[in-house]
Amino acid sequence: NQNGFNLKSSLLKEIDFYLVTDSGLSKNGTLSDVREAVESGCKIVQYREKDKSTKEMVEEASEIKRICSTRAIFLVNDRIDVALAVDADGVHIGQDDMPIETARELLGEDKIIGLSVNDREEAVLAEKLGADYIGLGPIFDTATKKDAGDGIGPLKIREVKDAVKIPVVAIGGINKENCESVIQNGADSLVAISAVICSDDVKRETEYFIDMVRKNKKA
Ligand code: TZP
Ligand code: MG
Repeated sequence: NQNGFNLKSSLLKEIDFYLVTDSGLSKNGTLSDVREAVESGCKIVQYREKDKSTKEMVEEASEIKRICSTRAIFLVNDRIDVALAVDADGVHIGQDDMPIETARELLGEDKIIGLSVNDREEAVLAEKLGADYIGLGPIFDTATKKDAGDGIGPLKIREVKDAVKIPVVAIGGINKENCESVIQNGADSLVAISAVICSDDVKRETEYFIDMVRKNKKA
């Protein structure tokens, strides 16, 4: 429905820094990472968990939903069932996950669906199939996702940004040193996983990225 769409697009426009969890990399634990990021102003959290049982995931997802509450959008990576079980705000899926049309049927029009894309062609198709935003990457080489492939480079962001209307979220190998180039080349927001959750101060790192994105969007 039209209202659902408008609500989603206005929420997604507010995003500067996007937190994705990773329990394998986290220094202080996923729940602590979510709490600190949301308290620092992060407006969107994706629960990305590859190693836990479904039961553990449902329990953890429901905790994360409670922490996000009205402060941050809460999405679940890959697992439509877990998202439905806890009534998350939506999902983030990849090219090899459930087809987006099927995910949309299961979740309904009001939920947010983000899709990972690697290039302009996938981005255009994602928008056509009803994705609410795209995750574009890996922008730089990264060790966090083993099968991510080589970094496409920040210049590709502009090419994709010019081809779609939905928000473009940059991901992969983004850190304090290279993050400005990502926003300057047109990304609406960015994900940094290891740069944030491997640090000893998730709050400080989150604030750094939020400030950096805001400054560079104005510029
Ligand atoms: N998808 C593409 S790259 C990536 C994912 C989940 C990992 C990003 O992690 P990092 O630590 O920010 O490079
Ligand atoms: Mg996936």
